[in-house]
Amino acid sequence: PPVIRREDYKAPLWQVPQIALEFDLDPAATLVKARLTVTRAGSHDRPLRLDGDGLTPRAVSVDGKALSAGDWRMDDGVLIIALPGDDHVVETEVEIVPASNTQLMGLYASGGLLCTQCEPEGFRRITFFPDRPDVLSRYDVTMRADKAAYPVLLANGDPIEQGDLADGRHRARWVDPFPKPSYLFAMVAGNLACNADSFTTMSGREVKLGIWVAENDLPRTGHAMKALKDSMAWDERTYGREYDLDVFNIVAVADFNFGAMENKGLNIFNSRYVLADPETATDPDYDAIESVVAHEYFHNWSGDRVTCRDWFQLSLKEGFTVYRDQSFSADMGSPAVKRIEDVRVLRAAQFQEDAGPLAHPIRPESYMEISNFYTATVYNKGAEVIRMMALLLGPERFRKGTDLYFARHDGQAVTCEDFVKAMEDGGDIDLSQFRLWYSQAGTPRVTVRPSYDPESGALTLAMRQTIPATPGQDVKQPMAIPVKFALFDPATGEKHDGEEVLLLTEAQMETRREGFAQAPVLSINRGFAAPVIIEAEQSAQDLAFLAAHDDDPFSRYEAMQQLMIHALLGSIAGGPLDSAAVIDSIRGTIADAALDRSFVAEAVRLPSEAYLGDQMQVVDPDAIHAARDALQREIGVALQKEWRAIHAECARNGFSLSADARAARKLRGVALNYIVASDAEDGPALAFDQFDRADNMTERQAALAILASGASGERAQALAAFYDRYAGNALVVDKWFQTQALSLHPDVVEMVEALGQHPDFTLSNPNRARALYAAFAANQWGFNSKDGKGYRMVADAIIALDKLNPQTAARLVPPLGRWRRFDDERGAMMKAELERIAATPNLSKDVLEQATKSLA
Ligand code: HT7
Ligand code: ZN
Repeated sequence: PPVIRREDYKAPLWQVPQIALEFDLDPAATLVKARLTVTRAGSHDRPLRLDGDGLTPRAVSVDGKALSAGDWRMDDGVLIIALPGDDHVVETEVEIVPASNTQLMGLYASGGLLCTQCEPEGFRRITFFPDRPDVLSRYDVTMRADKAAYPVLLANGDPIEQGDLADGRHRARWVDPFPKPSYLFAMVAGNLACNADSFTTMSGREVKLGIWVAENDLPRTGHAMKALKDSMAWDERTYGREYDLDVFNIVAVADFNFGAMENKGLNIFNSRYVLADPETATDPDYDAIESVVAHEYFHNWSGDRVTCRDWFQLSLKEGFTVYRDQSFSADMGSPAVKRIEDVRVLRAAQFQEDAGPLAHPIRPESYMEISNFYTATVYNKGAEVIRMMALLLGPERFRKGTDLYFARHDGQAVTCEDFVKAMEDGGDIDLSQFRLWYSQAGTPRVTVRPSYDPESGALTLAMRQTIPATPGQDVKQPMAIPVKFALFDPATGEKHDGEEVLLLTEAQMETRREGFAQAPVLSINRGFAAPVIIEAEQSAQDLAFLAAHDDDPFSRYEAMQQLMIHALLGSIAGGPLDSAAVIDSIRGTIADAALDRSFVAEAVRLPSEAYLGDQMQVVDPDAIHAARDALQREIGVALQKEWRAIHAECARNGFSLSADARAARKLRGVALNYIVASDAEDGPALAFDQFDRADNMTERQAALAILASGASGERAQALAAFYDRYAGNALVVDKWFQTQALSLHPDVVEMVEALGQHPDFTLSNPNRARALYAAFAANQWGFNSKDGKGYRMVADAIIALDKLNPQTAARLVPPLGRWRRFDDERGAMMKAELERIAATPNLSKDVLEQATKSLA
């Protein structure tokens, strides 16, 4: 497949200011008529090229006259028409088959619904069009369908007309006044019920809100509606952004390749990010709904009103919008815990990506298949880059920058450079060197060496940055890295002179602070201000001090994690398991009544096996598993009384979504985990009791996950009871598959293999496929089992899934691409599976790109 390069960007030769679409909907054969008003852009004599994918034109006309065969031609799916003048009306007619669209791109069937997904290049599977984000059109859409099967007809914009037709059919017309790129087109037809509400905007306009779901799911839409209204108010308050249409609709669908989609005025969601009630959704599910609803809503400005010029600029909308949704969630709950969670995701997904064969800058230079670039780098590292700009500018100047960005580029398709320029102009700052964050891949490593001179009472901080080589980028330039730090007096526990942000711009820099009677304790990269790996030689004593005294919650959490990592890596390296400092810090943390319980739950948890692997030169999954298990047991035994007390105290009568109740549930789960890990005889019974008596999914699933990783008799009992209770509820059955795939059970590979044959398992539903195979590939111990069975199973799944849904299949490839991180035997087996995948005939370009790049 051809490689598309950023440097080859050329402005469109034809624009399409207006498009009218008519759909005669039917899952077996949908007729699509398109009427494009086209205008030549600039002076050239090039033909009009309309992208198509799997389409055959049934009729083509220009200015009302049918073209005959010689007047147009097809080239690799593209319809090419030579046009004499500068302005024409081009009409095409195609037939498509939504029922056989298993890729879930374009128009497809999900359950009884017909729905669309067009980002990034799905519109070309619906009709012929210049399917690129810099062609902006006004859409006028008419839908016709059987009224009994599809009583609800939705599209972008505002509803204009509707009425009945002959033969039991009906029609609806929607007009979107805002010019938009084709990737934001959307349409849904189906038998849907609506949770209807309204929002009055800051200028006093009333917007009709609708969340559309299957009738029996209606009671589970309240949280999503609240999140939507909170997001609308927050964007007005925080960014001055008001909603612009008269209606805003959200539709939940069961089959969806991603989380959700920000189509103008008609967001389409994976149902897992809409539906929640205490019986079926965990507290993290509630949080995810809040943040995804916010994310898609915020795109109305950062993505829809101002969109991307080309797909290399994806982070322009995604990085900024993730930053916006993270800030929103922080404001709605605990900023400290939100930051810890976001950093955990960044380190787990993005740092791994940045350290492997698929590393790319947040603004990539080339791709074969753009769907492969909806990555943690573009999204999450992209958000970190915006966060750093917000830090460097400060809140007021950052707001000036975003105001300028929206004012300058409203209605345009622009670049990351345009965003940075608006920040520079609005925020009055020079970001020349900072721009390297857009072009250089790889996680910078910042080494910090504090040295204290007792004679002068001065502390010198020597800092060095290195950015590792990444594919296609052997040599890196020093970046502009904000280093946020504070110094603490070890005698009093107080901070000296507040906190500072120093901009590290050179490969090496030194800074000196004076006036310390004794060596201060360094708290570095506070709040995780920069997405870097810090290498600071901090003693266990300093870490314990910070774990007890640091007033930056992220740094306090980080100190605890570092203490745990030191203990675990020491034991993995063959030393004794030195758990005393860890246990003391945990004891101190759980005893500190001033701390938010939700923070405590985060701080006392051990780092994941995968994160421990990331700290090693060569990942040893078995040693990591054994050491982590042992430390968990020691913490469980040493603090048995405390865990029992927490478990009892955190029990609640009656469900509530209050912060306090949620924190209690989280901490209770952590306590139960330590009790069971301690091998207490009654541990499994206690877990089963929690499982059985829970009045909410958070506690029930926490107990199930704990039991699933053990070998007790209660394990099978709980899994069976869970399945029986929720059979038929797809989202909860997904949890049943996922919990087992993630379990730390010695037979997890065989269990996952068997689950792949379960009657409820299907590769055609992306949520189900991911619940089993993406979860299993994230289970470091199970996936990397020494016999290579885990690798083979995931490779088999990729090959089978590729025939149905290449995008979803391609997302399963990266775990196999980590072969350099493991011992030679494992590495060779992973490589062999990648080679087998790459050699599969008729592979999609999605999987081919991921597999070949992973082998390089
Ligand atoms: N902007 C949306 C991206 C998306 C997507 C990408 C590839 C394949 C399917 C997809 N569905 C949605 C999601 C977002 O970031 O808001
Ligand atoms: Zn997005």
